[in-house]
Amino acid sequence: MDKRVHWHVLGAGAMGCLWAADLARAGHEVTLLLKPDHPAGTGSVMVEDGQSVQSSIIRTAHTSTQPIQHLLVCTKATDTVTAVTMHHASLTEDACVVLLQNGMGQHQQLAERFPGIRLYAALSTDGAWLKAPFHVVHAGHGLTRIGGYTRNATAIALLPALHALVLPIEWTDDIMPALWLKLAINCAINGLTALHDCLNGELLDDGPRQRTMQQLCEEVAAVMQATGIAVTTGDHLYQAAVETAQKTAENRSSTLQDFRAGRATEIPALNGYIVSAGERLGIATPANRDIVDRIMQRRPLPPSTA
Ligand code: KPL
Repeated sequence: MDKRVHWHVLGAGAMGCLWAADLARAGHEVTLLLKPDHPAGTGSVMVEDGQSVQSSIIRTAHTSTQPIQHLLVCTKATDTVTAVTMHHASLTEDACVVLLQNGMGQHQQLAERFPGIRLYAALSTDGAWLKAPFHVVHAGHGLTRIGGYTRNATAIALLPALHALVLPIEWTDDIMPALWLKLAINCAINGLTALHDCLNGELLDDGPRQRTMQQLCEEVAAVMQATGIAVTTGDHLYQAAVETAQKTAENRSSTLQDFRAGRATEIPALNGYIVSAGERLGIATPANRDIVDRIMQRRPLPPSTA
């Protein structure tokens, strides 16, 4: 049976390019949906991985001329609803929509806006950054976990369309604890790397940075316990954040890349999500609030001494 399908990938950042290239390499037809300010046509996506550079030819477009059956959303979390709404008319009735993003809140917003949508959540521990438009550096090898967000989002409806990928994927029946764990890791790493202008691994070089990471994790754990999502401790989340910072030590976090380039960051869907949840639940989240305020006001942290 020919399992090749037509994937539409929304978002030409590092993750969008990495996945578009891998889906094309696996034999799928791929259309990368671009913002109107990027020229569309046929182009190549380069993936640099250590010494090797691979190029995949893919189609780029602003809108789809064909019905969309498989949509991979790699935009910033904060752009999700606007971006999917733009292409919603092209989605088939039983289309699979996969959100591969950092952050929390966008899945629920989309499910509420489009009742009946077949929505999946995916999260990745890969480290990747854009060297130039459509040229991605795969800096850290990780794993992508995927699970259904809505009840109709079954494994059987999606997994055949993800066969033969080089990027390792794992189906997860209950994706929510994994989403929260990734949220905690991103809350501990992303904003701090941007505010210190440092690589992920450099967060572990000094005591005050580690203590801030620990406090951020304590606050996320308190919110998680209050929402009943999963029983966890700040220490457990902190260990997971440290492990990720070690594994992606040479990576520039997505927030650092955005912050340096003067772009909007995903912090509202990361630390901002924790601050809002904390307000609702009556839990103080000063460390997360400080990250949000500093990123919004573009106020980097002063250099620290260990
Ligand atoms: O998800 C990431 C990001 O940069 O957004 C990590 C895991 C922190 C890797 O850099």
